[in-house]
Amino acid sequence: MAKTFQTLGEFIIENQGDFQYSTGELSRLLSSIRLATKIVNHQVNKAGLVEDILGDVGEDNVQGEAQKKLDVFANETFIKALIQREVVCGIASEENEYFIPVTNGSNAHLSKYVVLIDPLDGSSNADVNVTVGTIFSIYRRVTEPGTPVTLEDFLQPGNKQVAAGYVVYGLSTMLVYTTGKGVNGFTLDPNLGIFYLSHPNMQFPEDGKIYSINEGNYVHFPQGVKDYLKYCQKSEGDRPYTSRYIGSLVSDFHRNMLKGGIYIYPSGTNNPHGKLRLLYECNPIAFIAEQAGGFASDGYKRIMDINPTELHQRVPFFCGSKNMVKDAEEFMAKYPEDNKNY
Ligand code: P6P
Repeated sequence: MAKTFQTLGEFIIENQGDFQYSTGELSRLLSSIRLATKIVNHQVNKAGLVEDILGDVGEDNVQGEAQKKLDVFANETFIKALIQREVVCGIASEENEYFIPVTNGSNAHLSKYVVLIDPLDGSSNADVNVTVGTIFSIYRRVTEPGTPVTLEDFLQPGNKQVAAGYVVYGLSTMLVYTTGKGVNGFTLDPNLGIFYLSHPNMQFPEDGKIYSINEGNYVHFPQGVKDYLKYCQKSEGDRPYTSRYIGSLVSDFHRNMLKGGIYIYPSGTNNPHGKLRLLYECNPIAFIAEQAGGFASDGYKRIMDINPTELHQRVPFFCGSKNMVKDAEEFMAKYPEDNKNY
């Protein structure tokens, strides 16, 4: 993709008019995420050289997963950037058991936005120099401005998202986001510390040949997933599908959006509701997928129509090229007993 000379900052300002009653608050919010992204990127990119930033903290996070030092650094960085800019009234993070009400400063408690974030997705890859990412989701609060946020402000269905995005810290660092008017990708020029528009109006190919799933869990998969995998692997007609799985949702999703493909993390006997979290992984990625012409479901129901019940709720996740997700859903439909009926 050709690099344009439009910066992310210019793009945010130019498009803030897309919002009714825009006060520039969302622009300031996106700019605070941009700043935090640069800080995390700097640390991720030199992780192998910096004493004591890789490896485990020695504790588990709320998910029961070994917390990485980079997880803690990324989490603190994004939370500080959001709080200092006084642009949000509440934050929920994969790394924090409870949401964080933001009440300091003169405006924070009046801000109308809440942010949900996975600060460093795929962080177990960081120690082996494999791409990791950040995922964020932005909603308008539903409770009265000026009052402390409540859990209700966070437990909103994905179809209420105002904006969503991800950062992929790869060979180059990209920030990809949507505000409901399409999907645009920005690549960081590390020498200048500036994100440039490199992937305008990203489109998810309707079809693809890549499937991304951890086949090591095959014996635990629902029958519909097993049947779909066998369909992908049959050699009739076109070349069989290709399996590509990095173990980092952002990386697998980003590649599939560029080339066409499907990412699946299903429920299973070892993960009754799947592994991925609805609020700060599946919903933001689903919003981006649909804005680019793709689709996301839990195998039966559109992800963004699921009404959340818990902050760290997990759901099965089928996301990618529209026709591939529909094919997978046809196999799942043969086994209604596997429908979790949220
Ligand atoms: P598994 C990372 O922990 C993550 O949430 C996603 O980024 C990734 O796709 C998935 O889990 C990997 O899980 O069980 O295949 O190692």
